[in-house]
Amino acid sequence: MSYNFTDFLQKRNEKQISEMTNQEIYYKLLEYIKERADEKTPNKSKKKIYYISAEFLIGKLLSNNLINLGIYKEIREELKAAGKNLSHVEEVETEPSLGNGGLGRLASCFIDSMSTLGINGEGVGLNYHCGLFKQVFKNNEQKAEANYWIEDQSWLRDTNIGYEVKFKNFSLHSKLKRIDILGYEKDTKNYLNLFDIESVDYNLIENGISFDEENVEKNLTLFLYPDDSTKKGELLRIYQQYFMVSNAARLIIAEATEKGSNIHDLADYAFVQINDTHPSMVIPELIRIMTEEHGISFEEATEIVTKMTGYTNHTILAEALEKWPLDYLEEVVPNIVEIIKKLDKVIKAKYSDEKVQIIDGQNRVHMANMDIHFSSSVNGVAYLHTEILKNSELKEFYEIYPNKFNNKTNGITFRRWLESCNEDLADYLKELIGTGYLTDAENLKELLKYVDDKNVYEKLSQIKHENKIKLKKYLQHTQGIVIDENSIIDTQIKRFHEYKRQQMNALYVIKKYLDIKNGKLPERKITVLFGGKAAPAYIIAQDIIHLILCLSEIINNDPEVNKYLNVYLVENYNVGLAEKIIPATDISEQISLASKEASGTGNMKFMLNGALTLGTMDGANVEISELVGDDNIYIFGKNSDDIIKLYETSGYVSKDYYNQVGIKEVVDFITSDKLIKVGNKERLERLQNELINKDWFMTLIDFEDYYNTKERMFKDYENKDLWYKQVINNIAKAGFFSSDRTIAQYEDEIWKTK
Ligand code: GPW
Repeated sequence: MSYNFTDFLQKRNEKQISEMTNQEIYYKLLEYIKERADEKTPNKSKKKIYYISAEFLIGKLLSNNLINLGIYKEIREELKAAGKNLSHVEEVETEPSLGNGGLGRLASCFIDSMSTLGINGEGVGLNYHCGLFKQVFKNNEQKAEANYWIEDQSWLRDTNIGYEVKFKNFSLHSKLKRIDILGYEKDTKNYLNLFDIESVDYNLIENGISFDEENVEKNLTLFLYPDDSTKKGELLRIYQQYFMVSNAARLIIAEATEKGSNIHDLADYAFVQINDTHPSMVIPELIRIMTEEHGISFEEATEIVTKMTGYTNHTILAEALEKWPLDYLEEVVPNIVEIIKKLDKVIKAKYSDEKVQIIDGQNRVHMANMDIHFSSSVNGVAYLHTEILKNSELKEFYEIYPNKFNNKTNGITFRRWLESCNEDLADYLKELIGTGYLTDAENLKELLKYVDDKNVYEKLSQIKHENKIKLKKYLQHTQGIVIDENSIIDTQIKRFHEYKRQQMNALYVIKKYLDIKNGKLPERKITVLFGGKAAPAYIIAQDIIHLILCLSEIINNDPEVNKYLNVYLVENYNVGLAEKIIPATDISEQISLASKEASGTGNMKFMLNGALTLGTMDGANVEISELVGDDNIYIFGKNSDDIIKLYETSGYVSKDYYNQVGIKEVVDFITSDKLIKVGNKERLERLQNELINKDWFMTLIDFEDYYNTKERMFKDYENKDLWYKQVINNIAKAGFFSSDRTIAQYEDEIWKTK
């Protein structure tokens, strides 16, 4: 029987809602939702999916759970009747930061979709106590602070499940914590399984935590991917990865055994999706347990494990492909090394090509190579990305295993990225086309019947304007940033990385600033928003952040310029900020160097929320442009074939571009007196030098085309009919990018649980 929040409070003799603080309301809602979740039964099927991932960037869970329970509006009304505001209650929740960016957010969308589709599939990862660092800006630079997120009461549930994990020099007891993953209006649920160590030990101090850096037994789950630029950092990462997969393997075997598996048939009970190479050691770990503890031969164990695993690749960047030195693994998990060496032997006996070996000539273990040989599926995350894997990056493997390779274009959950973050748009869509799109996102296509309807243009532009005002209030209140709701909002939010080319956007800002100074004024004020963190060990990315912060200081304070141009880098960009920024954005910056962004998922969130894409033919932009057509997207720059050729022939010389008119003065501005005055000379000089003499990700090659295309976009924005016609086309075609579609494909083509 269904009971509302007020009933729940009454039954427990709690205070009335009107007498509670927002904080109290939040904690009571948390309990209420957990009780409602208890009514749901876990999904069941003989075979279960284990989506192992080092990252789950889940975001806040309150509003999403309310939506999935189908009670969001009801609760809001209950609170409103008591004089309370649900959105203020939502602010109380701290955001867990168990991920870096796209990869972790994808994993979170996927577990939402598995639950929504009623698939028996769960996430398995680690319960980092501090997760990713909190970004603060000081002196126009990024500083990293510890970000402790776990509170006494949280979405985590304790279990009495735990295992012993053996490392070379010690053993650790794990304990499993779980978070309910409720499907959209489903009677069933799944869990996100987060393993932790029992012995974790640290003290919270002002602005951070103190802990014993030398003692892995006490700090293994403290942070997400700490600095891995040092050997100590890399070793900790190996500890984390092995701890994660050893627990996962135990869980898999325990659950299968309970359902009647005799381990020889484990592949009928479990399928493991390996989310990039961070969980790759699950392969040798499963083989190890099967051979050492279940008397299964190495050959049979290898065959079983190969059948029950699939590997997803998320990048072609060579530096991101994990290669662990054998002696590091030896130092942490010697038992696994034995298995890896055996697997390597199998491959060396069969193939002479150096490129497909697991252990290379320098005794490094190529995790991806092990995955490809010893799993049954290898997938990329967007059409173009998979083609590049097959035809160049993993060509040698594709020749051996053509049938293993497949594409699964990424997707996003529309519950969070439309229903929850853009309620006004969602409500309006329901008015226009009904609720069908909620369960079948392709129904968004019905919007196309309004493609010439000026009333719809008007309403969509009103909603956008309202969202800009909401964002303005939020940023003003939380960061002291005051954006202009009448400006065009041009946004680039994502991790800082040279291949994503925030530096090209920064060069655009410089050029615009110089234009304005020279009397060439834009028709409408432009607000350029950036958001994102840079890895603490990634110097150039930090320099780019520094440049943008310096530019904001100069531009936003220059009365001659700030009427026409504002630039902000929001602090500590995270899922919650994305949910507020995306619905308010007009221009979605997806400007990676072609071939380098495996997919991108922000691009999908923006199009769904009525922004137009300014992008290169990279990642999922290619599919967006195919779906919406050339007239509804702003594509610029060199294509991936050209770029790949340039790399092969070392044909790019940045200085040639630098010396072109229109580029030199822009790049030179980086070290102008104006900037040096507000900035750090060393950082600015290093960045400028990088652009002129190296520019590994070819910023300058696309700059001119980027500038011109963006100018065209601003011009088109002034033609409201044209702009909103494009917006409708984008929203209508966004259905393909629902993660429900992606997960249905994983299920049909790889997992086959049903
Ligand atoms: F390097 N991605 C990410 F491939 O967010 F492992 N973190 C990562 O460590 C990696 C990839 C890895 C991203 C891709 O850059 C992005 O293009 C993609 O959309 C996303 O993963 C989800 O597939």
